[in-house]
Amino acid sequence: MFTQHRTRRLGMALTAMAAAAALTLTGCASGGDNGGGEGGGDADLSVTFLPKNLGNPYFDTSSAGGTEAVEEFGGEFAEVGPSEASPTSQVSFIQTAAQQGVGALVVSANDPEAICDALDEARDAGVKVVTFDSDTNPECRDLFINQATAEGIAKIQVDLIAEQIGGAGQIAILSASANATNQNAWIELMEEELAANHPDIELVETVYGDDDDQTSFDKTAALLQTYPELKGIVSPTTVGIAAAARYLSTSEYKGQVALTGLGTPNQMREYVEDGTVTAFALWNPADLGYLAAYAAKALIEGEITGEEGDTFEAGKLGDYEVGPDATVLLGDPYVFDAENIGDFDF
Ligand code: RAM
Repeated sequence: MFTQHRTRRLGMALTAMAAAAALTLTGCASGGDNGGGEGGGDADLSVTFLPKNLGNPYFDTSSAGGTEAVEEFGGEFAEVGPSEASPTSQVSFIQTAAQQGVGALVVSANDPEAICDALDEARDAGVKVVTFDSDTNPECRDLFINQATAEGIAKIQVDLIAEQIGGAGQIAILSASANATNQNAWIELMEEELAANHPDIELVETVYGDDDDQTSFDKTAALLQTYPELKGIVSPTTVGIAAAARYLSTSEYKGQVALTGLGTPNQMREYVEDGTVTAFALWNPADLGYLAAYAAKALIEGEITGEEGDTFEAGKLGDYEVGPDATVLLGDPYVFDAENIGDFDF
């Protein structure tokens, strides 16, 4: 178990650094010779990434992974996206990509339903649609690349907060946007896990910071004022946890109110080092973007259709198989703490 973690840890650190280097060198919209690369044939290997919003380091890292993959297979990479993670803010970007006739769109959805019509039109126009990170309703896309099982992501966060508050007391959740498919699935499962295995922990409220730094910061302050007995906050968003940590780190609550959830090591490092946070979880967003790009290639080339049992090759990550509901699983979530955070750079 421990050895497996160590191996995985090293792999994550190295791939993340390589991806970061690729982003620095190429910028975020670049590409090779379309169709000129190995195996490209006549297929249009132009792949457009559409994150929930721009300016979020998590998506910068996933797009760096996507860039690396697309360059490897000789396609053309682009990233577009809204500044706000609101339900319909991605629609116009999907329409533009469809008009341009890109080979595939790789999308993290702000809402399971709101972008479906636009995605349907894009698919009618021949664009392959891969969701990653945050899904739409399954009928609106060809494939979903899932970072880890929703059950696993929920459980690790509940385990962490339970350990950090000694198994009892009030907690709150600081989420992303209210409609986010991924956070809402995780929150529902966290509620079930709390009810089943932690009767002495009371979830007093879930608030939404909209994956906006300032809103998340303000919502943290409000939670602490409203609930003077609060023992801990779980923030299942990299934007939320970083903003909450910044608030706590200079407040009277530092070290008194626990904070965990999903964060990037680079954003959380100073708060782990100053004792605001002891441990949090995530996966490698660069690997997620890399895998999503290879899945897009396999769909464009007709190697897979999204049928359960379809297999495809994803460069340095190896072979993957499509599971139920046209979903591909990247791996397990990973816990970061003071002992290992220095090994990561993303
Ligand atoms: C934020 C976004 C993203 C989520 C991570 C954990 O960056 O909400 O969708 O997967 O947090």
